[in-house]
Amino acid sequence: MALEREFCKWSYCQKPPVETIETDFLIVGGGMAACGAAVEASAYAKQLGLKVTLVDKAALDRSGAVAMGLSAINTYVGPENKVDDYVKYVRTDLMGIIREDLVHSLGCHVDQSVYDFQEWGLPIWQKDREGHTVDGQVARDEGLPMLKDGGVPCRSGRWQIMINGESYKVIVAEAAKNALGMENIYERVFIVKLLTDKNNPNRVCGAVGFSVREQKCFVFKAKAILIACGGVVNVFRPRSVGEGQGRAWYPVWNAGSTYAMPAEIGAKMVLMENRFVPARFKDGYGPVGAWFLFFKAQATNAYNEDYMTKNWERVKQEYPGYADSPGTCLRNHAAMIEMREGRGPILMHTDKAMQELAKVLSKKELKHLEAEAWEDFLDMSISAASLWASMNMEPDKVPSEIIPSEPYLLGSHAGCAGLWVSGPSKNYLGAPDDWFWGYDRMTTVEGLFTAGDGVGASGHKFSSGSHAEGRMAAKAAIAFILDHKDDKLEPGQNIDEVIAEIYLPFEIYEKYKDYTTAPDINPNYLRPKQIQTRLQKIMDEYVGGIATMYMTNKPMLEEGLRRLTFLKEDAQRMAAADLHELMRAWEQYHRILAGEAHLRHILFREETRYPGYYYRADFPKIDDDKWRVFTISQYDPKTNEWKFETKPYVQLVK
Ligand code: SFD
Ligand code: AMP
Repeated sequence: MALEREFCKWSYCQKPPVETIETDFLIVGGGMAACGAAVEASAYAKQLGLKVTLVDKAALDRSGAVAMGLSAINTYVGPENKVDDYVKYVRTDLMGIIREDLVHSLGCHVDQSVYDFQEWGLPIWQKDREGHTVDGQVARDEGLPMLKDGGVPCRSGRWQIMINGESYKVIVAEAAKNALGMENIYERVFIVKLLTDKNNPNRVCGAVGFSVREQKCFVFKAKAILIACGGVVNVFRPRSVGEGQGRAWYPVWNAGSTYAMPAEIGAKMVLMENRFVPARFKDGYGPVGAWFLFFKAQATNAYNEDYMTKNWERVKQEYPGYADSPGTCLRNHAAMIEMREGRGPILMHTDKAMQELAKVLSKKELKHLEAEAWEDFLDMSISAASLWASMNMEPDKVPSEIIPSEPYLLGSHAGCAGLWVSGPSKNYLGAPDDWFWGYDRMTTVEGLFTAGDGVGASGHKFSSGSHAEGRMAAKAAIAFILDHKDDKLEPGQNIDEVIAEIYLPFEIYEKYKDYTTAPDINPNYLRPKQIQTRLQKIMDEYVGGIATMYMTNKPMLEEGLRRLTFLKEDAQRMAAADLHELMRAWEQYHRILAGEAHLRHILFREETRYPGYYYRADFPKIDDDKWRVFTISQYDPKTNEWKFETKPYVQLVK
């Protein structure tokens, strides 16, 4: 039976001071999309006399997915490609259901972000006059033309280009900071809830959060808001355990805030059943793209069989029409066949790839490439390089194990979970009328925009596309603000109550901590770590995590939902001993909602649309007649109910 609900009456913890900031446009998040939005919005705002404010739970220089740096920009269309082909690639990779208006318009804008990055100082590998590959700095020293002036980048794949990207985020953040001015940036403030207008609950008007460094809360009041807090990491039990558990592929700071906060004010979500299960170098989580595409490495089962060649006819028969070219989830599927049938581990032949390259490259070029093989990881997945070093192995001498990791929810990489947003313009490329409701990338809540991992049904934006999409959304948000200049907004929520709710985990901890001698063991509360462990176990065992090799079915999902419902109820008794734990507590709260959306969407879609990402064992096929549709959900926090609808997929690019 549930314990009585607690309220914070400030009897056990002190009420923090509250700072209220009035602004026109609020950017929540400080990652790639947010930085793009900051630059774009500032350009207009300065002329129009509007105020733009950004709030990030971390520090802009190293926050979000690009914190460690990256070694490739995965979306650069370039003069040699057509945007239509980009749309076709994304459609194939995401199993035939994408919003082509969103993907196409992104394809038209993404290159400008890449040009900007280079202008701001990001070193991009280029081809020199003899056609040799040179590092970004060498390209500069040799006076090679910039990409925007016809410079030729070094492609690792059709859409990807190589960069010297250790300082990628610092460079992108610097431009955002210069554009906004530090006086308009709030770092280390975690946003917990969005506010809506008293007279129109479907209109966003603010956000409330707390400092993770001092006892202080913040209320931001705004005419329009962009929410870009990344995807969801650690909602599933990770493969890493014990001392390695902090390690994940995507950033652990992406805690589902992008989905949970809008959902709580009624924003519609789309394709939340989708997830990304990245094949990664085992234990270190190093990405494989550069090794597959650039170093041309082959992956096999333990018996040296190329599982792609071996299984592809079978995959084509299992998923007719979807396996003509090997999309990301189907590549996983081909490897999983081997793992399930006992022929693992899967090995990436890093050694052979290097030996093959030695045959065709000069010594100097090979040395550069070998250095890159290490740098590739040192600048974006340091633990992968540390692991090679600590295991005393050289990837150019022995093969390296790869493995499908735990699932992540995101909308910018090889996945398309997210919010249902308006397209760029009315009937863009012939899009249906109901794909546009006035402002590009606006959610179904008026004035609330999103970008990057937030926008659903349009993946494969990566770092550059997320930045570009932030720019696009910001431009639309400024237009929205101008069109709604005279709106008088007033939060419908009682701010004092919201602050009290945010600090409730402190009150609960202080009230009950002395009831037992061990602060972790207490029948009156759950600490964030305990909530996370429980959530991860539920998601892992019932919602198609690694425990069941990504397999689930209706009864499992229903049992998962039953347990998740208890967890949600218990999460009203989160306890936090300090500010860091308070952040962890609210992260778990956001994760639970995002996880629930994921579960309910998988339950709703009665087919296996993304084999290799997850399997509905009771509906193992793709069922285009019924399910080539967008699945859209809406949460009502008052009644705790979810509504589902579908909208047909419409192909815009032939
Ligand atoms: O190798 C709150 N990505 C890659 N993209 C590429 O272009 N090339 C690559 O090489 C890529 N690879 C890669 C990638 C990511 C990672 C982690 C690795 C390797 C190891 C993907 C891109 O990085 C990704 O697509 C974009 O960064 C997504 O941008 P965006 O803006 O949607 O999310 P973000 O950058 O993570 O930023 C989130 C921000 O939100 C803040 N935040 N702030 C306030 N309140 C809250 N409640 C908040 N919650 C979160 C965060 O601090 C952050 O600032 S490879 O694998 O392919
Ligand atoms: P990753 O490093 O796995 O995140 O992949 C980076 C980029 O390379 C993404 O655009 C992937 O879709 C692409 N990619 C990775 N592996 C392959 C592969 N085997 N074939 C084609 N594209 C790939």
